[in-house]
Amino acid sequence: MAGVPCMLMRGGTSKGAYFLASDLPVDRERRDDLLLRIMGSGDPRQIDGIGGATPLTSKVAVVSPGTEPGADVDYLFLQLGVEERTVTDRQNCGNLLAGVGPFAVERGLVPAGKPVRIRMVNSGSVATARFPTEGAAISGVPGTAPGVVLDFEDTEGPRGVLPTGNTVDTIGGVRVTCVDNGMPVVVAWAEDLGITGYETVEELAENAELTNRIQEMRLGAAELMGLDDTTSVPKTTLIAPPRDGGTVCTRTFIPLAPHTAIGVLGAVSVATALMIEGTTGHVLTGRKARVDVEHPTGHLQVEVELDETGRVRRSGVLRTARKLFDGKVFPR
Ligand code: NQM
Repeated sequence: MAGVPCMLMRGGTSKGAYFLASDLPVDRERRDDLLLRIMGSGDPRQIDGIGGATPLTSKVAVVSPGTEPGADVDYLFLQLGVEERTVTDRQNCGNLLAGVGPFAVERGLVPAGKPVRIRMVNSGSVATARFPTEGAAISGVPGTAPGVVLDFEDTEGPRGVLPTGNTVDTIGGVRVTCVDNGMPVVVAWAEDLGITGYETVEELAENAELTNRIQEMRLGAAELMGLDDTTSVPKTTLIAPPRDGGTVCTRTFIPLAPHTAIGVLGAVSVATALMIEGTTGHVLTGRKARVDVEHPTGHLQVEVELDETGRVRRSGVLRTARKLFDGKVFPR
């Protein structure tokens, strides 16, 4: 059986398989089936594939030449299930995004040394990637690696940054803010769900009652937010006062597994919620903020800027990315 050209990359705190769209079947069903076999999904260990047995390492980036003015390349993100044989394009991934520019250079889609404008096909928004910047260290990844600065435009969700139309909704007796600045997220105070918000990932994963409450809450939120496919969104972020010099402390669920850090656009969305008056967790004043988001393995700093009307002007983040392996992958 012929292998499929594939580059394995770490992008931020995630890891994924990067493909040129032209190396994958055009038919969506055949493409998804191939990717599931490549990852080894449908098995909690993904032992017969290259997935790492967690949602953060069961990710795919499909890259192709830009099809719209103003974009050098198109990037479609696919989240594959681990135990379940699912593939969804209903979310973005700002972590894998960090690898898209370097991958596009390696595959000859764009010249080296210039910023790359990347259209995120999942949402239609555009990010500009500048790289390599100096070697940088990011929380959740050992050592340093070439930096990638990502600038986002037009990340507001299809129903705006507050998709339910409210700054606060009450779901199952808990006050939440549903926000979407690149990632649909339900934000609530950890305390309101009976935890401190400083628990370890292991403690959170073992808390079956919490998992049930989060599931109930996010399904309720999905309805209010108009999300029909809840395979991977909305995410939930439980917040608590900072305790390490940051702006806010977070524990995020993707959608039920506790995240070892926090997603990029997830963090941008949470930071945006903190800036909007009246939301649960509104702690920031002003229209431009550098938000230091504490998470289980460190900090993620994001910048968010709103215009006078409260609409999102831009947001940005620093990540690192690294090629791990380039070759052919052989699906089962
Ligand atoms: O929010 C995990 C990750 C992500 C997504 C998730 C991400 C983002 O850490 O932009 O990066 O939320 O499923 O890769």
